[in-house]
Amino acid sequence: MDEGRVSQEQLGAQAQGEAKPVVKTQDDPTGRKWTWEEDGYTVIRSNARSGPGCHDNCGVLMYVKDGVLEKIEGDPENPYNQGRLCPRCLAFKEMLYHKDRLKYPMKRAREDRGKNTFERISWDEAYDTIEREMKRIIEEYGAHAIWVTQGTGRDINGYGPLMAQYFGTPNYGTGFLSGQACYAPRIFSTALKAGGLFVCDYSQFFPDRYDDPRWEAPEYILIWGNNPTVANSDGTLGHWVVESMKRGSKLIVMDPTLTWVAGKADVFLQVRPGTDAALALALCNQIIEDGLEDKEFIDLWCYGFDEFKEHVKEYTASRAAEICGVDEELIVEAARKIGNAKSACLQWGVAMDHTSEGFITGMACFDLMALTGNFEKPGTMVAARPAYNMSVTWMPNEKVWRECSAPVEHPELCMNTKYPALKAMASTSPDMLLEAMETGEPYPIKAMFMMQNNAITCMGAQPQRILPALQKTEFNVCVDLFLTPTILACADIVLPAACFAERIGITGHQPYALGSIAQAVEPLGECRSDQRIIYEMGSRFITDEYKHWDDEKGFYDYLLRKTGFDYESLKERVWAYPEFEYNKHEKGLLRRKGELGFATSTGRYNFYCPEMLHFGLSPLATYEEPPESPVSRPDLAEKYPLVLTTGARIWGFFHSEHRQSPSMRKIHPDPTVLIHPETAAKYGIADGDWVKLENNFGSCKQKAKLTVRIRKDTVSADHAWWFPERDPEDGTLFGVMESNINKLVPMRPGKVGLGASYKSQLCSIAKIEE
Ligand SMILES: Nc1nc2c(c(=O)[nH]1)N[C@H]1C(S)=C(S)[C@@H](COP(=O)(O)OP(=O)(O)OC[C@H]3O[C@@H](n4cnc5c(=O)[nH]c(N)nc54)[C@H](O)[C@@H]3O)O[C@H]1N2
Ligand SMILES: Nc1nc2c(c(=O)[nH]1)N[C@H]1C(S)=C(S)[C@@H](COP(=O)(O)OP(=O)(O)OC[C@H]3O[C@@H](n4cnc5c(=O)[nH]c(N)nc54)[C@H](O)[C@@H]3O)O[C@H]1N2
Ligand code: SF4
Ligand SMILES: [Mo]
Repeated sequence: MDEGRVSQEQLGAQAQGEAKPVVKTQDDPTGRKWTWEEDGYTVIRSNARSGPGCHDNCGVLMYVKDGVLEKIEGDPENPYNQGRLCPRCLAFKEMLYHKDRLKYPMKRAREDRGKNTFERISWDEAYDTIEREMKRIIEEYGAHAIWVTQGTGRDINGYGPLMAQYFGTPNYGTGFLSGQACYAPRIFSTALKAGGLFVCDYSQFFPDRYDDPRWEAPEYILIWGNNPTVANSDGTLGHWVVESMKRGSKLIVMDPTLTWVAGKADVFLQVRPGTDAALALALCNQIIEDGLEDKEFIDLWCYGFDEFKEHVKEYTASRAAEICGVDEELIVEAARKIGNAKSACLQWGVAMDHTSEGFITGMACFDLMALTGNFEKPGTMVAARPAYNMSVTWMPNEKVWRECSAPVEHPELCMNTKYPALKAMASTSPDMLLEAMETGEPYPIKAMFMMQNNAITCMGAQPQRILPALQKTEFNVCVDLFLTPTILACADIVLPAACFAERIGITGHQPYALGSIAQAVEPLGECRSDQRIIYEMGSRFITDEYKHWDDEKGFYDYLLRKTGFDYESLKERVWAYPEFEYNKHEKGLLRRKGELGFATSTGRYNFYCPEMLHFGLSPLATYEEPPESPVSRPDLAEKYPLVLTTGARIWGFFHSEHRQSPSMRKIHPDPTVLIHPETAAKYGIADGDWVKLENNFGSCKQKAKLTVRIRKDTVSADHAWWFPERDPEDGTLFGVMESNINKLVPMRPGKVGLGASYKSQLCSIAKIEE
């Protein structure tokens, strides 16, 4: 065993080049049509893979007349969403045809950054300028001086690394997401613990869904730091939870706010933000004390249980009750329900990643699943591997692009040297990159290529640091649908991206199925897909030997070459489900050479994680207070007495998107902070008052919404606010710094470089007198 090394296999990121040949397909496409005529419309059946943004790819029917998208509906036959659409897709036309859509490439003089002096140019001029400037940067400073960024895993996941490889830079990643705090911490935890990502089984691997006789509904679904009916996040639709409940599933919910799902729970553990690891370890301890652990699973498939058993003894229910601020009896009750359940699964959310040591929280929650043997059985945690080995649609994986460009010359310069965990993942540290932009150390970042990423408004913590850093670089390119505050602040060249109805593509971000994106209408103006922009731009940086396709279809055919489909055949079937089996660890299906067990260093589920020693951490999951909390910083809490959690997802908006959509904005017109009425009364705040939120990092203003749903010691503030209705000339960058809660969140990762503090800060709140 090579301690400290995390293999690509553990990270679940098999390279396309090594994919096994054609995987058998479950669904029968006979009679399925991808397009037809109906009541004077041409109907196009497709998958709504962003943008406008979302993590998902719900099945849609697009109704087109005279070249115009007239309406959009959920596809009732698509197994993924079975006809359901959330409000954002229903309001898709408002974004597609919005007057503010970017339609043409634009340029602006570097000295005009911040001013609305963009000029329309041709694609050729845009590409020529980018080629010239990037080649100059590469020549003068080395390719590593370019940072290629993406926002959350919209349709760019998997493709962005190709852009970085074309430039030859090792610096690719999320744009200013402190601690890569979205999924990366959970991916890392599960890689070390179980050798890959496992997800809750809601029958989504079967095309006939809930009717498939192999599937059973989980007895308990643990909804932990997640709001699935609102967020539909990361390949889980909220209605799957509801459908499982109709078939008997019960809920246990961990959240500081009484969400809709929490209101339906058997047990609701209303935790203080940032304390989840203590709760998870206490649940484990209680289960062991009651003798409810799954002894057979532990004996056969786990490593280090005896050490774990000793270790968790200190996490008694009463101690966790005190730390987390929940009733001891509820912890005991939850533990017994989980311990006695025939099956249980973990529906976890980004709140895990959004505390400083969030990846440890993820580990502790996974230990609870292993302790109760809830792996690879119906209704438990099942392995999530790329469908048909198409890892490109699943997660960033530069290996896929090995044959498409010369290898990156200096991979060792990847900006992660402070953090061995990031090194192990071959991942950049956005926190180090920001520091490098500020200080020039260890080397300066001179150019940005930002795709689907509104860093100042949303992704980055401390936008007050990011804004000057981005304005200081020599050259910046942004690819987006709209003129965002980030673009207004820093872009020298802007490229307009196409929405999903305007282009072709493939989906498979979720590991259950592959799907097609079919074009329904011509792009507005001269918009192009991100993928096309990447390979067209990139072709300026490679020699002929690396050119494998001539057009967009050719690009997807190349990607699909080992799946048994090409773009046309996939478009015609619209979705394809690969074969699925349970109990993969018992059949040798999880490890590369077919051995039994899990794809970890020990071949077992690791309660005790040897790799952690290499990172200077305890090999057993351990609770730590957040760096700023009433317990860790009583001094700070005197001035900033409330716990601050941020960014809880809301229906109408995807992060900073949709503020321009009239119907979505009507649902949620203003930046809003939730506060308990008793707390509000203490500070003389009434419902609808504008309030100042402040802490040691910064301040902003939002509107108070009084609700008994939230803990009395906690406030929950919106993230990602800007005001696209403002005049871009007014010098405020669409008001981006006024209500931006990230001014109160530090760019500071957890110890291994993963995890950040978006959901566990301190703050004060005060009414703003008009
Ligand atoms: N509508 C909409 N959907 C989205 C997005 C969006 O912006 N809008 N964003 C997408 C993205 S990128 C992501 S990562 C996902 C995230 O989706 P989720 O994982 O659901 O994330 P949140 O809504 O931020 O937080 C989930 C819940 O965690 C609670 N919470 C806050 N702090 C804590 C804590 O410390 N502990 C616990 N246990 N709970 C806490 C919040 O109250 C909230 O109810 O959503 C995706 N889906
Ligand atoms: N305070 C706080 N901050 C947070 C969070 C939180 O919970 N609290 N959550 C964090 C998380 S989990 C995440 S993942 C990040 C998300 O951060 P980002 O992904 O950077 O989110 P957005 O601000 O929506 O920026 C995305 C941009 O992509 C554009 N876009 C959408 N679709 C397309 C497309 O198809 N092509 C192109 N080229 N552009 C497109 C949109 O117009 C938008 O400007 O935010 C993080 N920020
Ligand atoms: S979750 Fe909502 S926005 Fe995302 S694809 Fe599905 S319906 Fe569209
Ligand atoms: Mo995210």
